[in-house]
Amino acid sequence: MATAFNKPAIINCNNFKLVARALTIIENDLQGSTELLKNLNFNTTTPIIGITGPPGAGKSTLVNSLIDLLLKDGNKIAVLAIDPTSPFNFGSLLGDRIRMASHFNSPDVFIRSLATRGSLGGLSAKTIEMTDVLRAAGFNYVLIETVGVGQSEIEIAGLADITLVVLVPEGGDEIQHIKSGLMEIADAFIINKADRADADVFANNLKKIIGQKKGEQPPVFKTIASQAGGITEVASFIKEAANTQHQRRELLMTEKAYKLIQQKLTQHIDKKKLRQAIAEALTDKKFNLYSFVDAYV
Ligand SMILES: Nc1nc2c(ncn2[C@@H]2O[C@H](COP(=O)(O)OP(=O)(O)OP(=O)(O)O)[C@@H](O)[C@H]2O)c(=O)[nH]1
Ligand SMILES: [Mg+2]
Repeated sequence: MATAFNKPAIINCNNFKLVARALTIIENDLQGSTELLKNLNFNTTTPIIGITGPPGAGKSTLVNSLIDLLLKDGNKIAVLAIDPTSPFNFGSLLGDRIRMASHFNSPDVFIRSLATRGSLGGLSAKTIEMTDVLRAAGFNYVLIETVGVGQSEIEIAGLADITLVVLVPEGGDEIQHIKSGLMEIADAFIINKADRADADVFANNLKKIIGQKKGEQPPVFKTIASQAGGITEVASFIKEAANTQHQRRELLMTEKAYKLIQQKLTQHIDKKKLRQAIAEALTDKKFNLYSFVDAYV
């Protein structure tokens, strides 16, 4: 029963079943979800770590190796793997499961996959809330993996305290095509598959580009995630960055508040009905979109 969650202390990282149920209530907007969120206990300093990058860059493999290391310090870790494919295509979801399989039965690692339900590239509508449930549950780290397509990598930066951008070495010139937004959101770049021949050239080119950037320049790490190579350095970076994360808190909270307000303001709008209304309005040859929209705001 949803009401069982009204006592905030219940959602605790020592009880995975309840954490999972709380997430389901939030994800599906079931009864009790608003109460649950309002009662969350945020008296934790859990860092939220976003891991983004192109499909197949090795994000899940990296997460897997990072978990291996973080577990050694006795941490409890939650992973939210956000999958942009349609709910009817489980290929990638299964892939993530296999990649992180060694942790699936660990009592210290909670893993949840989340489909984006069509908003291609964007984060799922409830990602902010689900992340906050995990934060409030008292995990030591919350890792969120998203495929960097469309807007999702920019969105992840509005959600995570630390954003890691995973890239793979490509031919020397291609680095020029690095998406412009990435430079702003990356707290660190990780060049994975550093076992590839071009890795050093790629890393140096990336460092040159970063060198032209004003302000704080994100570090570049080279990893071979499939062999746990270079992961210690990444883990150290995360631990250190987690201690200074609070400088960005105001900015992040503003982003989150803006998103939640935006969602609440548009939740009464049913797209099907909107389309019907548009269809009717269009029968008038003088239809004006801007006047039409006034009726909704
Ligand atoms: N050569 C090499 N292969 C790697 C490395 N890291 C991961 N891989 C392989 O790359 C493939 C993709 O790895 P994943 O971890 O699934 O990549 P991903 O970024 O999570 O992929 P999506 O979630 O589908 O976007 C797998 O076959 C891995 O074994 C690496 O450092 N070197
Ligand atoms: Mg993956």
